[in-house]
Amino acid sequence: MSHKIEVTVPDIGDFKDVEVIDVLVRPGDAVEREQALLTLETEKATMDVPSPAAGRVLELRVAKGDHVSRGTLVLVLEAEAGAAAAAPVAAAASAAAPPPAVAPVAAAPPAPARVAPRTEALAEHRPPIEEAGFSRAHASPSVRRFARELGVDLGRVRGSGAKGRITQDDVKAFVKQTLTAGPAASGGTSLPRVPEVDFAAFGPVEVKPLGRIQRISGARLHASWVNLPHVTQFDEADITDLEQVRAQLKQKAQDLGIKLTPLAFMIRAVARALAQFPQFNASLDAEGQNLVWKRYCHIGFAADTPKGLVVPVIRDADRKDVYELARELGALSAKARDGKLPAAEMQGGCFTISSLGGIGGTAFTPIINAPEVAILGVSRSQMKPQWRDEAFVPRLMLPLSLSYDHRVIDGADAARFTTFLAETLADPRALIEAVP
Ligand code: CAO
Repeated sequence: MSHKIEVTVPDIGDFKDVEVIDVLVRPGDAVEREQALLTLETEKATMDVPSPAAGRVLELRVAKGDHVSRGTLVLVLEAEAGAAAAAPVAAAASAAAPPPAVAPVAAAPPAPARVAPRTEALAEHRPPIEEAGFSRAHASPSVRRFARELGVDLGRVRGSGAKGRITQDDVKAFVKQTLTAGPAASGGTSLPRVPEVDFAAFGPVEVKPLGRIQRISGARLHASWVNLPHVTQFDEADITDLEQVRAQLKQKAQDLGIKLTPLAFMIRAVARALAQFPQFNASLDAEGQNLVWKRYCHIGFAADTPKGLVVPVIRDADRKDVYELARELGALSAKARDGKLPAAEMQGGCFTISSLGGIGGTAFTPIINAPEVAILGVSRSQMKPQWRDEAFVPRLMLPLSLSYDHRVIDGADAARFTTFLAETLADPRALIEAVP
């Protein structure tokens, strides 16, 4: 005889109010024991809630986006007759047969130091794992672990299971195909590997999984670093007059509830430079054969948050004055710091500014936020002697570091861009006037 089981969230450690990022089954679906039913995501790990028995899904009690804790009822299952049920409804509270614990995915141990020789051959010509795609892939924790061990990017594997779920056999087939096809299958990418070190052999260590934002931005930064030929052009802008003007306007802005920081002026100046040099407001298409020229000007800025680096985007920056830009900067940075920035407010950027000026430093080489083609790094301004009219005079100089994709931008254009930017910042009149 079949019987009903109320499936609840098992022990998930200290986590509470964890987000359901995926519901993998629908009412009526047949499921196997241990098959993943939902995927939960904490700051530290993604984990699947497995089915305690084989059977059929009767009712779903949660949806994607809901928050759950240990014991939350997630689904009602009609267990198969004779199935090794973990906890029938009547005995749900019984401690005799607790449902299986969830298996953390992101917190899984790192790949073993040694792998089989055939796998070594795969490693030679496999592209790096794209973490965002990997965590989105439909696969159980054990399949994820298996893929990690082999260095297989689950985002590239086609699933043959229900609703495209990836099985262990799919991973094996992918490995086989890659080994047979050789480097061409992975786009010819062949990166030497960083040596693996047993850190614990040299002293005490603590292992903590990367945060979600770090995992996502790390993969994107890596992709940009290995795919785009970066060159960085350095320059300095004389912002002595600009800082005087800003000091005069600061109070007026404060009365409006706005913090008028140097970054607002830089965004205005960059918007003008992008209008003058539209190739900096372009992107290569996926095949790298065409340049897409954008007729809009959305500018992103890197914001440092407790959970990692995010890039909020100011829309139509070319149509906003410095007050409006400063207001949006403040609002978006506050949302970013509170972890409340919706994905839509991080999308559509044409060019990024990374300002470390409030912190320090003289120059750096920012990584382009691909598929954008350039990024401006800004360091801390300093009083420096400048040769003017036969004498040295003290001027406030702002260091600029422009990294650009050399497939799209020539060095001469980059030098013209930073020269224009420095001239624009040196003469603040145009930056404070109202936008036509
Ligand atoms: N030189 C000297 N001082 C500067 C400066 C510069 N280039 N830029 C800003 N400052 C000053 C500001 O004037 C402000 O001082 P006051 O309060 O006395 O006016 C102070 O530094 C702090 O500024 P802020 O950080 O509040 O404001 P901001 O607009 O400059 O920056 C934001 C906002 C979100 C960009 C910043 O908070 C931040 O997160 N920066 C880090 C970005 C980052 O991590 N980049 C690296 C990414 S990896 O490539």
